Amino acid sequence: MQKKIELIGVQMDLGASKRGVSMGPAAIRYGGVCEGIRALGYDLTDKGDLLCLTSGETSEKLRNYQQVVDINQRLYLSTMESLQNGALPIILGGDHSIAAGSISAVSKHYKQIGIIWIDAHGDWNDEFSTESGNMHGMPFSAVCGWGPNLMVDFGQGPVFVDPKHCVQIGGRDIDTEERIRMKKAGVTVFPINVIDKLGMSEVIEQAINIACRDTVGFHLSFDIDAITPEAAPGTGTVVHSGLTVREAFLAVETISETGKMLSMDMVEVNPILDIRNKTGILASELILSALGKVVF
Ligand code: 4U7
Ligand code: MN
Ligand code: MN
Ligand code: MN
Repeated sequence: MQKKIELIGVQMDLGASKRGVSMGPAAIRYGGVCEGIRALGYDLTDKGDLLCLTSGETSEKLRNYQQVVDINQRLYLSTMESLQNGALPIILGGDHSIAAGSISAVSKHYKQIGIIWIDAHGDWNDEFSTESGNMHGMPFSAVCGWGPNLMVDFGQGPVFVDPKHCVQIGGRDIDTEERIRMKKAGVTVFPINVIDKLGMSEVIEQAINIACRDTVGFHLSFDIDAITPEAAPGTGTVVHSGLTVREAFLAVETISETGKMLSMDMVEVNPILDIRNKTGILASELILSALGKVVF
């Protein structure tokens, strides 16, 4: 039987300070992701997009929290439904705050999962450590049970991911407090300078081992700002000197070979800031490679 994939778009940008990543799902679809997934032989259902509330409560340390929580709760339900259908969910963002809802569902469903988080940032802030109040800087911490709890507790009884099964790859802009929290929790970090030294081939192998040891498999959360801005200009929080395009492809190609990827988010694609959908196309191609598209 064909392996099932369900695509969920999330038109959300209120977790970030710049507007426009809400149009990310359209940009990635225009990049050819649906046609590509079907060409790989999967049985694909595109579930369309979730839309966020037009207004809601906010606070200085948790900006737009009501809209962030609401969309995460609905994304949790949609992701859970896909998993119960026996499908592999692919979530198109949207800002990275939506990883709170997707991962909460995957972790609740499988109980023991790892996380591979590819990003220029740690996304390990909570409402006390944050310097910006932007909730796209908090989801990785939240799904590990380090707060903010409102992002992941929808009354379902959250299953948190153990940080010892979690890996951050490509970090190069991690806040001081955030770094202390990641170290305390025991997340393994392969920052950009370690990738320079060891090479992506070695780094992704070690990452996969950590995320697979004593787990059912892992969730891949891919923030397109992990890639260097010359290659991925269409994103809101660019950080210079990032992953090369080939390093990023090597990572997802190796992930695909494991057969252990349970679910995936592709987030932070901002078409307003992009050049002729270059970043949307790249995001689409990275998803396809994570699903087994081979070079030769
Ligand atoms: B993204 C930041 F202060 N750490 O908390 C923050 F540098 O999902 C950035 O990875 C967060 O793009 C970036 O606002 C979140 C900042
Ligand atoms: Mn991120
Ligand atoms: Mn980022
Ligand atoms: Mn970003």
